[in-house]
Amino acid sequence: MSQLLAGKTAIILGVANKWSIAYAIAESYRREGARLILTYQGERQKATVEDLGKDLGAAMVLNCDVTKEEELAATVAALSGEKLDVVVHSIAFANREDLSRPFLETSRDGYLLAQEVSAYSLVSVARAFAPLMTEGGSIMTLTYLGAVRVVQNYNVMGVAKAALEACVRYLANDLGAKNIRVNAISAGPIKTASARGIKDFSNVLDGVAAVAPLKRNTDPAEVGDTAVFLGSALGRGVTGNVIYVDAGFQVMGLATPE
Ligand code: 1JT
Repeated sequence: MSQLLAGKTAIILGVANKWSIAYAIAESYRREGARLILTYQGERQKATVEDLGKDLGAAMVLNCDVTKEEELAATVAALSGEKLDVVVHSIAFANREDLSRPFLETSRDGYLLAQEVSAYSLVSVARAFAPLMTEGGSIMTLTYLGAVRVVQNYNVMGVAKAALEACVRYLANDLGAKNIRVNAISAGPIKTASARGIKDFSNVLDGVAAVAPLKRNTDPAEVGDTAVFLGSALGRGVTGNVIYVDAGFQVMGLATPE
């Protein structure tokens, strides 16, 4: 493999720290010769993401809170004259209490918050950046198996990811004529900063590693390399899809211990 993304510019939303899946994607993109633009959410993250941007050789680091239409517009304005080839959306949020108590107890506000940040933001991001993708390109997001199966505790995020995966299909249809592809990567559980505080998360990781065909967890670099495939010419025929990068876990039905 050599320089699969040479000459391409990628904007990556969702780098918060070096454990972020978006950070692993940025590392793979840098290795493949992409020009990187990173965004951060609000002043609180500015210094951290600017430092990470330096490590990654990013060309620009911009503020962008995807829940605010005027901030998205300001980000697009800051990109004037730029051609984008790839947009990586690696953003999600839900209230902690909604990832532990029964799904039945989900509040209206908690439900709407998860939907707004985790699913609708892909629609607003695609609408904002597609006009800069003048030579076509690739938009991708991150999802999880809890979108299509009941996964204990994933709850409101599962419903938001189900909406996100449906957004991928509808956006793929709307943007296909401009040669913009839209896909999702469904990653196996990864110990990110967001996941770290989740109840029994270590048990989830161990359970997955015991059952998955590859008998291990997902390495974030594997997600980064699949993102390279989707962002490069190698992925040119793939749109509207969900690609599982999960050590094979999702194919299993009943698994009995060896
Ligand atoms: C969010 C969080 C989105 C954790 C997430 C997420 N997508 C995947 N994970 C990890 C995860 C979490 C649970 C799980 C399996 C994987 C944290 C809050 C912000 C949004 O259940 C088995 C609960």
